[in-house]
Amino acid sequence: MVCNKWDKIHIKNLEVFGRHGVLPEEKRLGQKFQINATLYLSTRGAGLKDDLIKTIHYGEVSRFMADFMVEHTFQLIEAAAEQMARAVLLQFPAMEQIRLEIAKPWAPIGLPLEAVSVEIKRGWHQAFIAIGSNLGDCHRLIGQGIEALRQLKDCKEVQVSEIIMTKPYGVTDQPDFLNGMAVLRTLLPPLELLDELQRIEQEAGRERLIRWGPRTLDLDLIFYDDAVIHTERLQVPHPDMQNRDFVLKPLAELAPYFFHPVLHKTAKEMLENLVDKNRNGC
Ligand code: A4P
Ligand code: MG
Repeated sequence: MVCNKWDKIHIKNLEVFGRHGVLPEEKRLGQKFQINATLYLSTRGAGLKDDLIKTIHYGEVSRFMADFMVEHTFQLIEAAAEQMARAVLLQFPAMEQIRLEIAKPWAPIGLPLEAVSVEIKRGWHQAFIAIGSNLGDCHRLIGQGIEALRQLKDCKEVQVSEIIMTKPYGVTDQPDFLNGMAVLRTLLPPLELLDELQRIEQEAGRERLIRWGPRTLDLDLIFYDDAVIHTERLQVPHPDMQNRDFVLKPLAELAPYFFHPVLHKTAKEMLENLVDKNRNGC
């Protein structure tokens, strides 16, 4: 999915009443809040056909946000913004991203100010997740892992490649693997997604004994959009993926033209290069 960077719908200064704040009076009496939102989507279809069905109804979004502010109570406008952005993105699937600002014009700080506000931008991301298992009932564990991916909070549109049997790579003195690839759309940032993947691995009885050793379930984050991440806990794109046919085959099945943001090659090209390399024995 290519995010459309150009088309936006702006909702400006929507006034709503809410009971958010740290002080007890703020929760008891309530106060005025102002919402500014930019909705990112493609308006091309609606523009060409002049058809409301092909866009997002800004009236419905405004009503949804106003109701959300009335139906919930938060201490912080940071929390109101975070939870509302999530709820709006889940409610209106055509929305790719939202920039959301919540302002509190009557913030009780004992000083004159026009307003205090929090602004955030949130949206859908595409993640590719390599799946592997070579310990225990691998078919069942892979099935359980895929089901857990489908149940992941704030994720949708999970697609899974064919599951293939592969020879062990790295430490070769271990059973054959079952491998596959999943692609999904997620609202979770990369480290929160990694937390979820590691939780699913734990639930499948994963024990970290030997690096590259046998495992009940392994879920590696291969790509997260075109992000390049180098931290101790997470490296994306996965640094060794281009050398692993058990990653590239299922990846090329799902997304042959997905472009590696550092190596500047498509999945299909990386797989062809690896097949050539293995054929020439280098
Ligand atoms: N970590 C860093 N980047 C990532 C990422 N992109 N995705 C960190 C997931 N985790 C990432 O991983 C060790 C640490 O890597 C994590 O704590 C995380 O913070 P791990 O899963 O605990 O350990 P591991 O899997 O033993 O090590 P590693 O290096 O991840 O091994 P791989 O790369 O998973 O390789 N042969 C076949 N045929 N099929 C296989 O599936 N798998 C491996 C394991 C070896 N040979 C194989 C297969
Ligand atoms: Mg791993």
